[in-house]
Amino acid sequence: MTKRIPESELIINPDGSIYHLNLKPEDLASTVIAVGDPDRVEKVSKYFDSIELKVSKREFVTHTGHFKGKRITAISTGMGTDNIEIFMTELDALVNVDFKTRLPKKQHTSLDIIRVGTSGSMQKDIPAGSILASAYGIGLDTLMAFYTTKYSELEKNVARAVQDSLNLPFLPYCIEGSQKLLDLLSEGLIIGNTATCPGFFGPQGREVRIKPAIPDIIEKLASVNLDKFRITNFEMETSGYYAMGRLLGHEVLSLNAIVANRITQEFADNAYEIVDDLIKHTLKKVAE
Ligand code: R1P
Ligand code: URA
Repeated sequence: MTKRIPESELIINPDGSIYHLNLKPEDLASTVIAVGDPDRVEKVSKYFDSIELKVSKREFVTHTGHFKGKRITAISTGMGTDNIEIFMTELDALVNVDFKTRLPKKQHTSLDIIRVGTSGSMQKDIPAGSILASAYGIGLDTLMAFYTTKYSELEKNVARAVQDSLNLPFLPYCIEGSQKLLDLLSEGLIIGNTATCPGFFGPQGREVRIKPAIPDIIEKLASVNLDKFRITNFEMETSGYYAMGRLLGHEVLSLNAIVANRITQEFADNAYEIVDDLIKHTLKKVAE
């Protein structure tokens, strides 16, 4: 028998909205465009033909509307896989838990969730200005020490190779994104494998005033080469999306506007334009 989910475990606000996202089940479209920066939500929804709802709480800003007849929710998550764990769990609860009975619904609903984010390249041949779809996410964070899932042989091998290469005291994780969304959205894009870091500076090998513990992390990650699997870029959420997507049964794809190249040390002076191109590409493809 399925268990009722207690009030302390799944918090529903007095108005019937979910605790952090502040959304009610009817507020969410089945296609979700997720961005890190709350100001980027408006940069997506300005292309909608109509907006039916605007809600915000903390870093979670949501606009739901229609683009070329397709209902879409644009929502911000803030930075980091800890936010993504909350975001994905609450998004899932909105469609897969009955808020009245507090029981999981018998019929599972799968969402299409597309991350539209920025990222830094660790490969010389992927310059700033590129747009990259992540086939796999490699989590250098510890989120998956708290959940269990099944990994493919390739995913296990990549995780072990990254642990050995960086001499990490914990096992990273590697998870594949949605093949269905990769097929739908990756036309004209570079396909890569994305390292997700628990920070922007030291964990991505940046030195401002403090030397990182792994100063050559870029070279080490960029040279992990397993049967043609190469790691291409750095950001802070993809692995969390892919892990929670697998655990909860949703299609998830991370798309990256490459704004920096860490080898050539360039930062795109037109970062906003690259992100705008990515937003337009994503909307066009999901509405096709
Ligand atoms: C760091 O500047 C932030 O940018 C990237 C990283 O993943 C991190 O969240 O993504 P967003 O531009 O989507 O926030
Ligand atoms: N976001 C990141 O996390 N790293 C970069 O280098 C650029 C964007």
